[in-house]
Amino acid sequence: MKLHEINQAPFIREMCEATSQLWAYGWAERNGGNISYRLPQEEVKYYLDLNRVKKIVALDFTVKSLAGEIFLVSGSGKYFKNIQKNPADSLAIIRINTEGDCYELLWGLEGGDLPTSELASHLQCHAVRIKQDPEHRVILHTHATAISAMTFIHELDEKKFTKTLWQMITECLVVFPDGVSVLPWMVAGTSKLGAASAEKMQASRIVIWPHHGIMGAGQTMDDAFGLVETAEKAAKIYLQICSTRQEIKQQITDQQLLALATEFHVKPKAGILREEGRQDD
Ligand code: 2HA
Ligand code: ZN
Repeated sequence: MKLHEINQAPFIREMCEATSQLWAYGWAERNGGNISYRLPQEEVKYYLDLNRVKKIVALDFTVKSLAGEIFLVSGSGKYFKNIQKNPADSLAIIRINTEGDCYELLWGLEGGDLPTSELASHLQCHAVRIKQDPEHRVILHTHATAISAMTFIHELDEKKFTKTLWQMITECLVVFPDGVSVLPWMVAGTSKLGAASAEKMQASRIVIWPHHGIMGAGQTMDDAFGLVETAEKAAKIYLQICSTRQEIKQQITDQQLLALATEFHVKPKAGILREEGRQDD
């Protein structure tokens, strides 16, 4: 079969667009942020010979449930600003081996670099999200400014954090009814952070890493991107309110949020809204 030019593949173009936009937003300074995109074999086979493995590299964790899965991932140390200029140098297509303890490099990282330093988090989160939703495909990590800033002044209790975000923009509850999870501060790039993030992703598609950034999961690049954008916009409004040092005079009540959930057929994460719909204390 004649292979098509991979730089024209929709998944490469989407990755280039997303990384450029994240940089343009100011959330991807230097080499900050990383993305992984699960690709169906039927899609990749038009662009790559799947029998040609360039390199096999051991993982320091095992993700048996991802055996045979193919991912497009950003490379370690790569600047999102530059990915679109040379995708083959900045990105990688990897396949998890049958034991789930190695990845096979199929394409990319032509300068000999490694996949994202957060590969452990990405793969462990994918494993969890696929169990929750077979259509799941994207994990996106970025240094979203307002979310990070909010982790310095807001309590890190995830129910309170979720509620504050839901109250900032009417659509937040509709976009992330599963709320946000918040981890304690942890060392970046470790499989411990990966395991903790994955554990949180059982219950929500957004995991906040305090004083660092955000991780979002989605069925498509737009879905994951839109999720992160929405949480970030809400955090921005929160910070703007705080910076006015004015007392809040009115806000969306629990009852109104519940009415919204009914209208949009979403189930708000339990334990956050008062079912009887009384006003906040
Ligand atoms: O530098 O964002 O979390 C890449 C990162 C690490
Ligand atoms: Zn980061």
